[in-house]
Amino acid sequence: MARFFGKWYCITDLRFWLLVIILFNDAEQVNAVWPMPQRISQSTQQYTLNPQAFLFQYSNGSVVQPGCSVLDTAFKRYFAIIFPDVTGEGRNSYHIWFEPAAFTVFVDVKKDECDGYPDENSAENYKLSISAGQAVLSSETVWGALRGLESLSQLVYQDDYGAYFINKTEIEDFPRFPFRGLLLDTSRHYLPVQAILKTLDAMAYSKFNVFHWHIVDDPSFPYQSRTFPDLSNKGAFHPLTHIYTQTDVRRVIAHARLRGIRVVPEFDSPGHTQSWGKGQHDLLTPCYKGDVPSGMYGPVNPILDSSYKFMAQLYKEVALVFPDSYVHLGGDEVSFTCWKSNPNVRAFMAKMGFGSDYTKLESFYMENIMNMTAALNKTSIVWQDVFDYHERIPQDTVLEIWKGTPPKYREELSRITKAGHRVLLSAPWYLNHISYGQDWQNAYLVAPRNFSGTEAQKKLVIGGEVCMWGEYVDATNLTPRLWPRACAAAERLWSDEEQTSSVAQAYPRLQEFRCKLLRRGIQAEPLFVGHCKHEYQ
Ligand code: CP6
Repeated sequence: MARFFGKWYCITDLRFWLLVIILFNDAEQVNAVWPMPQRISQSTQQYTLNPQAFLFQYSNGSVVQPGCSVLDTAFKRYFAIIFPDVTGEGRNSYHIWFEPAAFTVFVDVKKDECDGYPDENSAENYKLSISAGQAVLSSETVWGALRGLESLSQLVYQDDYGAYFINKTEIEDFPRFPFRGLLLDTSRHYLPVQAILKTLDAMAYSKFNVFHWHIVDDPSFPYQSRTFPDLSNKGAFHPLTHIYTQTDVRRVIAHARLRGIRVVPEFDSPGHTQSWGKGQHDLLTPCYKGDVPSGMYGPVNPILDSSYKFMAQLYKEVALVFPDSYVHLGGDEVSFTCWKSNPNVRAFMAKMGFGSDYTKLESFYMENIMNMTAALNKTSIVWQDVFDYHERIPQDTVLEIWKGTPPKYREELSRITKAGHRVLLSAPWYLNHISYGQDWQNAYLVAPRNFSGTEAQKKLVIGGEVCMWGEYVDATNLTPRLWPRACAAAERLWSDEEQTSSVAQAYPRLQEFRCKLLRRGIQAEPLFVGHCKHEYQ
C-alpha cells in the first residue's frame, strides 16, 4: 500500500500505476535540451518560476550591456517562449512588487559583436548554471549567449495547472561542427518571406547556424537584382508578387542575424540557369539541331566574354547584398549535350586544346567564376561535381557532397579530403525525400567523420546541411517535411557523437522536442503514435 494525496492506493489498483506513470513522466522533463549539450548535469531540485518576477539582466562584468540589439531582442523573444501563457499586458508591464525575489538570468558576454554578423569563426560556446533564484549564462560572444538562451528556454516546463518550473542544472556546451546548415530552394516554388522567417525561427530552436539560400534555378529567378532587374522581371513566376526585393532580402538577413544564423546565397551556374536566359540575352548557349539552332538553350555560354562580364557584375552585387564571407557557386549537374551540339563551342574546344573533353570546358568556366569570387574576398562553396571535373580548385574552396546514397558518400569524403579540401556533407540529409516510417533515424545515425582517412582529413569536415529541394514543396508542406526530421541532423551536427548514438534514447527526447516545436507554432509532423499536452489546433 502507498499513500498519495491523502488517499491509500493498492499496487493492484490501476490508479496507483497511473500515478506512477504521471510522476515518472514529470521526471522525464529533466534533461530536455535538444540538441543534447556536450555536458549537462541536473538535479531533481526544482524551482518555481513566476513570469511577474523573472528578469534577464546583463551582469556587471559583462562587456556587452543594454543597447545590444542581438541580446535585447533575444530577451524579449525568449521571455515569450518561456512563458507562453503570458499575453500582451503581463508581458511588458513589469509590476514587480516583490523585486528582491525575482528570478534573474545574469548574462555575461566577453566580446562585443552586437552590431556584427555571425561568421565561420564565431564562437558559440556557453555555460549555463541554474540555481536558487538565479541563472548565470556566460559566453565569449553574443552568438554563444543565443545558444544558451535557447537551452535555458527548453529547460522550463509547466505542470497541469500552468505553473512554471526549472530544475537545478549545470551546462557546458559547444558545437561539434562549426557549419550546421539548412538549404531552402525558392526557385521550384516561391516561398513567401514569412515562410522563410519562420524556418529561421525553427532553425534557431535546433541550433542550426547557416541558411543556404538556393534562391534561383531553372524554373524561376525570384531575386530582384539591382544591376539586372530584367532577370526577375522576365524570369520570376510573377514579376511583382513572386520576387524577393532588396528589402525582403535585407529582412531575411536581419532576422537570421538576430538568431545567430548566417545567410549563404547560391547563384548556381553554368547549369540550372534556364530562367536566367529570359532576362539576359545571349547568356545561355544556343543548342543546335544539325547545322541550325534548335531554339533551345543549354547552360551558360562559356565561350563568350560577355558571359563572364555578366557573371562578374552579378557576383559583385551579390557580394555587397549578402554580408557573409561565403557564397555558393553551384556548378552541379551540367549537361554537355547542348555544348556538344553547338559548332561555335566545338571550335572553341579545338582552339583551347580541350579535345572532346567537355569537363575541361566546365572547369575553364568554373575556374573563371571562382577567381571572380576570390577577387571579391569571398570563400566559395561548390557542389562536389566541380571536384570531379577539375584538378585545380583553389585550396580554400569548400566542396559540398550530395552524391552517393548512404554509405557510398563515405568514398566521396575520403577522396575529396585527401586532396586537402574542406567538405560539407549533405548526401544523407536530403529531406525532400519522404518515405513511410521513422526515417528520422537514418538522418540521426549519420557519422560524418566515419570514412577512411587520416585525422587531418577528418578535421576537414566542417559540418553539413539538410536540403529541402523544392520540386514538391511550397509553403503548404515545408514545415512538416522539415521538422522534426531536420532536428535529427541538428543533433548529429551539434552534439557529441558517443553521447547521442542511440536512436532508442533519442526517441523520447525528440518526441518531447517536437511537442515544444508545436507549442512554439512550428507545425512539426509526428514521429509516431503519441500525444502532446498542447496539440496543434
Ligand atoms: N537542383 C539543383 C536540384 C538538385 C541539385 N541541384 C537535386 C538533385 C538530386 C536530388 C535532389 C536535388 N534539384 N540545382 C543537386 C545538388 Cl535527389
